[in-house]
This record gives sequence, structure tokens and C-alpha cells, in this order.
Amino acid sequence: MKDKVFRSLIVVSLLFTTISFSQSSDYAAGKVANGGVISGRVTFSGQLVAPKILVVTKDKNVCGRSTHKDESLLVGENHGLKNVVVYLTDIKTGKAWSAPAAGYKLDQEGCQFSPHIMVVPAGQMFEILNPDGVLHNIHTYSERNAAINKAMPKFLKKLKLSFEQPEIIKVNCDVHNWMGGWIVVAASPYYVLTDEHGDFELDGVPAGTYMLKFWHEKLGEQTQAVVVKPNETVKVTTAFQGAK
Ligand SMILES: [Cu+2]
Repeated sequence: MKDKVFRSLIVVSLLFTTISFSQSSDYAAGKVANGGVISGRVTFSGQLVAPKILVVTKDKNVCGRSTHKDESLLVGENHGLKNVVVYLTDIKTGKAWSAPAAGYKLDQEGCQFSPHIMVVPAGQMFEILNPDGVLHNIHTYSERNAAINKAMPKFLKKLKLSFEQPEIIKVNCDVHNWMGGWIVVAASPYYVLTDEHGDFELDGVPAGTYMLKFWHEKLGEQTQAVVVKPNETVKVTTAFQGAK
């Protein structure tokens, strides 16, 4: 009996060692002296189609107050592609994380996820908000993290979640089938989304050679090597072609 308890204690402690080792803690944050900047623009070279309007089929009195636009492919002036996740895949030391002033929050007001793509550090607790007083059901689709499938009854205004492993996770609401978004669980602070012009900037990057990844929810991903020099800005551009 004693033996059994002892053995399971070993198993448990091994488990914890593995988990804590593989967490975001393998990124070491500190001060970056003479960091460089990666600045650039992502464009869409495929055929332009206006975003669809999503049909609200349920809880219309609340969810139908505003128009819901399909946000899965947003192209601005001069073909600038919005909401591309741009990040360094192989950086282990660099600048400190900087949290948004309002904290990490994924809102469901009006029955849509806002922001459509949320970036949150691995292991960081964040809030999912339900201000409307309707039932939602958070459902995530992931490979490296456990799936979340949780009802948020109308009286539950807040739910706290965190994901330990860096991964880009799809999130849907099972109650309102038009609700879709993404949670980007970041391995380092070097993750950014392109704006409505397709522009992005990653600053405070220690000098070195890195792999820069571009991920778009509909158009797939691209990778390119980038060389960052001290106190200099390196310009990077890329284009995504039509939907796959
Ligand atoms: Cu919902």
C-alpha cells in the first residue's frame, strides 16, 4: 500500500515537472538592449469579394441588434490583409510581455466574439464575457490544449480560462452557429496582428536570425527567415493568394 502511494506520488511529481517545463516558461523575458524592429505589410492577391453578412437565427432581440459581418477574410485598401497573425516561432529570450490596459478579455456582446482574434500569453488567465444575458456555449478546438466545452448561462457574466500550450485555437459558440473566433496562445511577446491596412510591427527584437510566421485563418500560413540588426528596422512584405 505504502509502495503504491509512493509510486503514484512519483508519477504526479513527474507529471508536474513535465507540465511546468513545457509551459510558456521556456521563454525568458528580460530587457532588450539595442533591439531591432520587424515592420511590414501583408497583402491579398486573390479575387476580392465583399464579406458576407451572417444570418442571425436565434435570440434575435439581442443578437440581431447589430449586423454581423463575416470576419474571416478582411481586405482593405491597396489589398492590405487584416488579421494575419505575424509571429516569431523560435525566439527564447527577449522583451517582457505587455498586457493590454483593459486586461485580456474576449467579449461576446451582441453574440459575436470581440476581438475576432485574441492574442493571449500561454498560461495567462483571461476572461470570457457574457454581457447580454443570453445563453452561450464556449467550444474550443485544439490539439495541444484540452478542449473547452462550457455553457455560459445568461446569469454567468464572466468565465476565466487559460491555455498552457502555445497554439492557435478555434472558438465557436454551440448556441449561435454564426459565432466564430480565434484564441492565439502566444509562446512569446513577439506576436502581432496586421491592421486594416495589412501593416504590422514587432519591436524590441534582439539582434539575430529568426523564422517569421504569417498565419491567416482562411489562407493558410507562410514562413520566412528574417535577419534583425541592432537598432535597425527590417522591412518584410508578403502576399497571400486566393482562398484554399
Ligand atoms: Cu452564443
